[in-house]
Amino acid sequence: MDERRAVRISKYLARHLRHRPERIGLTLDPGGWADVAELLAAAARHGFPFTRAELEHVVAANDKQRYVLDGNRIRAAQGHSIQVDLDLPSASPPELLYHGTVNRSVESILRDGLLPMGRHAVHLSPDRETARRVGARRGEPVVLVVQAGRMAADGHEFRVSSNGVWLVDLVPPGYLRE
Ligand code: HQG
Repeated sequence: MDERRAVRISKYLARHLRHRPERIGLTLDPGGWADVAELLAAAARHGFPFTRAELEHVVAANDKQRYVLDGNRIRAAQGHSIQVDLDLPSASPPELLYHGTVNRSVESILRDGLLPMGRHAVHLSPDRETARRVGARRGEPVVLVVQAGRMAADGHEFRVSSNGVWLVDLVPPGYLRE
């Protein structure tokens, strides 16, 4: 498949599986799952037809493994702005995790902590390079170090998505350094 088409389908999936399913009349279950046949029909109805084979290709080839296809259902692995319960077990994080952001956000992050902003959780990366790429979406990246081990020991619950993104409700400023 043409790479540009794959990216377009991936962005269409992100939009409707993470943010605005109602835009195409799609209903997600509480775990964020959509029925594949319903998704294909809804997309076609709204002028963006793609096939099950194309969907399978996009899910399998996706650079960040953003989507999970499980038989006749599909969901985004993380990144939702709508309320979902991904039902991920809590997990023990490594001592350090990383968050990629940009300079203009650093002052308020160090003052208020990391907040989920538009999403259902704060997203943390397992390594600096991944965090750098996350930050670089918005400008010159800045990588903040999160003392995840200490947070967990203090009772903060961490989860890890199927594509290796660490999720936590928030990171208080005391666990952050530049
Ligand atoms: C910032 C992408 C000011 C935070 C990525 C970030 C990731 C604050 C922005 C995933 C703040 C939120 C998530 C505070 C946080 N004051 N700014 N107190 N607390 N922020 O997009 O982590 O390609 O919701 O630094 O690769 O950038 O979509 O989160 O800049 O994995 O699959 O507020 O999304 O993956 O932005 O990215 P986002 P994120 P996908």
